Amino acid sequence: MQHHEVIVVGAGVAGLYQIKRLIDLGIEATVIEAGGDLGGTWHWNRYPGARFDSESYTYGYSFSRELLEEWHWKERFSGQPENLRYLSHVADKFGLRPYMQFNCRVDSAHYDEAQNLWRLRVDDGRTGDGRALTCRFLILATGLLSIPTLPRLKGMESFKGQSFHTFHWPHEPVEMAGKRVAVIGTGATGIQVISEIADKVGELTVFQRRPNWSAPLNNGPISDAEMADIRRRYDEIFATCARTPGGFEHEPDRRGFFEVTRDERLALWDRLYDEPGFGIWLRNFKEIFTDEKANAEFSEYIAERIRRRVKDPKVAEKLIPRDHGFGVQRVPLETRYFEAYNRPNVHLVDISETPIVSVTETGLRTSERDYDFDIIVYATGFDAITGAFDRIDIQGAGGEKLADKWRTTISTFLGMMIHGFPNMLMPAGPQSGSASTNYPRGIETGVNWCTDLLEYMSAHGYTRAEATEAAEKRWTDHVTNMYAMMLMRKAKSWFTGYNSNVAGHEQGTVRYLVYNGGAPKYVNTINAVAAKGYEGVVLGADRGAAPSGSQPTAVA
Ligand code: NA7
Repeated sequence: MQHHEVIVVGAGVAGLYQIKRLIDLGIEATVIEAGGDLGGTWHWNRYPGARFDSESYTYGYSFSRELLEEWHWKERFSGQPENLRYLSHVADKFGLRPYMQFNCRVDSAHYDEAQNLWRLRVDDGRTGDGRALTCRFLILATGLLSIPTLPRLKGMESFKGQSFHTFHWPHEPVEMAGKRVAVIGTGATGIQVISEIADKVGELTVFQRRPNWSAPLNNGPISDAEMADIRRRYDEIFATCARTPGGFEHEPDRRGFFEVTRDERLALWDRLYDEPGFGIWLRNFKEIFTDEKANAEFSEYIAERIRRRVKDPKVAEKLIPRDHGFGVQRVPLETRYFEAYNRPNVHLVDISETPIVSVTETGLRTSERDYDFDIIVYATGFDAITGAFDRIDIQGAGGEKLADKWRTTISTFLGMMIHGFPNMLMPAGPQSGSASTNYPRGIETGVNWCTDLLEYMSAHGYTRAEATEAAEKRWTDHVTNMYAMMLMRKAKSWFTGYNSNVAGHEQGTVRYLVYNGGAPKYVNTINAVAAKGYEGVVLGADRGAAPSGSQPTAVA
């Protein structure tokens, strides 16, 4: 049986930075990754059109000046192949690969109270004892969107053509020219893939249940001169990201929505619509997120934009969401998405009117008719945020199952620790600062906090850390209360734990999964906890390993 001081689960953006920090501190650690290589999201999602919605240079790691100096982002919103090359480059540059085991899935992780150890069973082809690993600290960097979910449709296995979830897009090129292709789903993924393949396939039929609000990405190349300027400004760029709620360069408009004239609002929106990235969402008035009237006025502005871009008025109306306002679900950014529907080879099927009844050998059957396809693409989303945790049999102190603890509602301390699950850390967990912000910025924050905790424990002779029940309740109440202000609480989306394909999550009963307080507030809070000697965390030592200086502390 192998023992490690730390086992990191997942070799995505978070896992890579986590192992780098541990190596630098000389803490013995390994990374276990279910995929065949590193990269997480960017290893798996190889569908055409997969790319950042974050400005590339705000997505990259900030920890190494040398890395910042040498990497040239070629596009403002870089695509999957380059993103994967980047992560691979990071791993090679810092010698991280030797610390990683691929094709190795964690089946279970049980905390052994007597030994103060985590006992893992992995699935990597080994048998017997080889499948058992132990570690002192378990760091779950399993990703928030890493468990794809398929519809539960009759006959899915009978389809004779090619079919796949976008997450499992084949590694080898998929021949699409001249093919009849179906895409099911119009979330951020569907919108990217539809826009990209519309002019490359024979016929494209989009099966849309609910449209999403989306706005132009306005991507473009980054020249040598622009990249040189970005390099000069990196400190300033990261400082801006650190002080904005979303962790982006986009700062909200601080003027009151109702304090400016309608013409002033329109002038702002016209400008934002043509700007790159999430500005349309995050540089907007903050009332968009909280005030029905403000949200309705802005939603109507975007609806009008859609009407202007889609030639067939009936199709345009179908592409305008009616059940939620702009920005209360994750806003997909698009490149000529709406124009795709002006093409004669692109067809929109509204499956809220004519639902898909089954998959047939040759295609899809709706309540209205049969459609024949060569390829069916499922862009149907993820068991988001908690899915990766639910897939591992995680048992904490006293055999408590995490899946049971989180069955009806989830609770964490700072999104990084869980009461009853000692020495288990989640640098980018549910309710942490990552999910609702520029992901890597949140990841660096989370990884640094977790790593600092380990360093602190080592310096003080502690070997066991567990969030108190009271601290966890305080944090979870805080996360929950913040939803009360947000219009997003009413929307059925992965931000609120809705997924029509996962039993128990299909009703859209709100689960409080993301922290809505913004990056600066989150960072201030977790830093304050650390500054007070990890207030809210019980720190202890194994028998015989008394902490140097202070006694085990329990500060609720
Ligand atoms: P999303 O945003 O969850 O979107 C999934 C889409 O698939 C959405 O339009 C769903 O419609 C549709 N869907 C899901 N299940 C079905 C079934 N059974 N039948 C028909 N349509 C279905 O996932 P994405 O992958 O697009 O985006 C996830 C995140 O990944 C994204 O926000 C980025 O941050 C990266 P519904 O809305 O449920 O009616």
